[in-house]
Amino acid sequence: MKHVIFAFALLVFSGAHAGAERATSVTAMQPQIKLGIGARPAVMFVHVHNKGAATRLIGASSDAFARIELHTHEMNGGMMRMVEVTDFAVPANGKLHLKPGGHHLMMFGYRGDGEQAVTVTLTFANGEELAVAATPSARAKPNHDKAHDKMHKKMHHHGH
Ligand SMILES: [Cu+2]
Repeated sequence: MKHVIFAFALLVFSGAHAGAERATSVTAMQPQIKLGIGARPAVMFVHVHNKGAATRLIGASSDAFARIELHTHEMNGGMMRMVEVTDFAVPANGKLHLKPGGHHLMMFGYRGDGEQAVTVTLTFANGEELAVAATPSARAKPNHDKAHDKMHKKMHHHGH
């Protein structure tokens, strides 16, 4: 709790100093959008880098999708399953990684043609908005994809 209050104090303080010119503290790297097979939703991964105070990713929207949800994975009775959440924490001077097997954006109602880049706007609790462009890629066979995601998870575990 102490940390949260401190972060708010910082925001107010820097806001008073910055005046009209508002610095953006979040940037996006390595955006990836994978389309779902048939009517299945698409998924988006991205690395968000934050040079400012702690904040939260609170939403995402795009003209190319009817609806975007924030999802994460959780263990439930030994089974990994997806759950929708309201936000993702973005640490101060840190990173938020949306990645296979972890936090991700689930995108419903794709309206594009599968070739043109789409822009997704990420909204943060500190008022910043980040437009991220990525060219969607078609999903390979689902089995391949599952194995691929598992491999990534293993790699991440080894990294810790
Ligand atoms: Cu999901």
